[in-house]
Order: sequence, then structure tokens, then C-alpha cells
Amino acid sequence: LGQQGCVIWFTGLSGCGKSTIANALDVMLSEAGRATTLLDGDNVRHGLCAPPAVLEPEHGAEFAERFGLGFGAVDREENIRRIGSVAALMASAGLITLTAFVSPYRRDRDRVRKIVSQAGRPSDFVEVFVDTPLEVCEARDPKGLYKKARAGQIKQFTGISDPYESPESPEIRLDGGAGESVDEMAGQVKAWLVEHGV
Ligand code: GGZ
Repeated sequence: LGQQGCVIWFTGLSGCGKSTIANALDVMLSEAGRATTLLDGDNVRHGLCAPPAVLEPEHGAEFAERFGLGFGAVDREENIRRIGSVAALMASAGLITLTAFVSPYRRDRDRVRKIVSQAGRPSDFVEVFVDTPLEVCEARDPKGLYKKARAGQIKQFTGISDPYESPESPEIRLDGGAGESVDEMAGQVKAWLVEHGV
């Protein structure tokens, strides 16, 4: 029998720490001998879910318009649908699949939960809410995006001019504003996985 895969779905605001924590967890699980993979905006939004401007030169304007993804509600819905489908495939191939996307809409996240659970067991989808206060995310502003959003240079920016729907009953909630280290928070997720037989 191969190892059992699952999806660990990190969600939270831009700058909340989800990618960093997911990366740290990825290292911990790999060191423990588990086969893992990590999907985040840095790899997915350049390829599978690239914006129209990236697709345009090779595929033309009509294609880019239809299949390129931005940050409107429908584009985010399709972004999460594509990522959820890929994550479900990877999990069914036995990988512990870590994903780190804002995924601001509850309905979109719940749909992924359904896809993953249908393919396996309900416990195969682990939602991790990285609950960092907006003020903390905005103070960090590692890419200067909040500043641009406040200045109106980025429209529909989550937390500023676009909604974020907090998970109502995530498997795990991490308090990203409490001063815990990245490794401590990644360790909490790992402990949960061990405790639940993943
Ligand atoms: C939110 C945005 C936006 C808007 C660009 N709203 O901190 P980051 O930079 O690296 O993470 C954010 C990332 C969000 O992409 P996702 O694929 O995770 O979003 S979603 O799940 O909602 O589809 C941020 C950057 O891209 N970014 N514009 N308007 N974040």
C-alpha cells in the first residue's frame, strides 16, 4: 500500500504568513520521510492560473481574455477550482499536498473540501486558517501591495477593498499575530496531523 495523501489547505489574508508556514511544514514533513508538494501563488499564478497579460503574447487576446485569471470574484472562484482539482489529483497520487492561497470565499473552499473528500476520506481535507489581524499584515506589507491598495493602485484587494470570509470551523486555526515563530506554527499543524493519523 502506498502512503495516504491529503490536502492541507492554508487560507488567510495576503501577508498573513500562510506561504511561509506551509514552506516550513513542507520541510518538516519531507525530513520525516513523507512525500509532499506545495502549491502557492508563486508557482500557480504564473502557469496554471496565469493572468491575461502573461497568456496574451503566445495565445492571443481572445484566449487570454477567456482563460487568464485576475482577482475579481469569478476569477478567484476559477483559480480555486483549478487549484482544488490539481490538489485532489496530487493527494490521490499519495502526496501530502500543501496549498497556500488567499481563497477568500467560503463557498469556493467548501467546494474543494467536497471534491477532495469525495475522492477519499473526509479527513483528507485539512483547512488551516492563518488568522493574522489585517493591521499586522498591513504593517508587514512585504511586497508593498497594501500600500498600493490603499492608494487605489490595486483594485479589489482582499481586506482593503474586497472581502475575506473567515472559515467558520477550520480544522486548525493559527494565531498569526501572537508572536509565535513560523516553526512553532508549522509544528502545530504537524502535531495535528500526527494526532489524526495522517
Ligand atoms: C489579494 C492579491 C491581489 C488582490 C495581487 N487581492 O501576498 P501575496 O500577494 O504573495 O499573495 C497575494 C496573491 C493572491 O493570490 P491568490 O491566488 O492566493 O488569490 S485568491 O486565492 O484570492 O485567488 C498577493 C497578490 O497575489 N495579489 N492582487 N487584488 N491578493
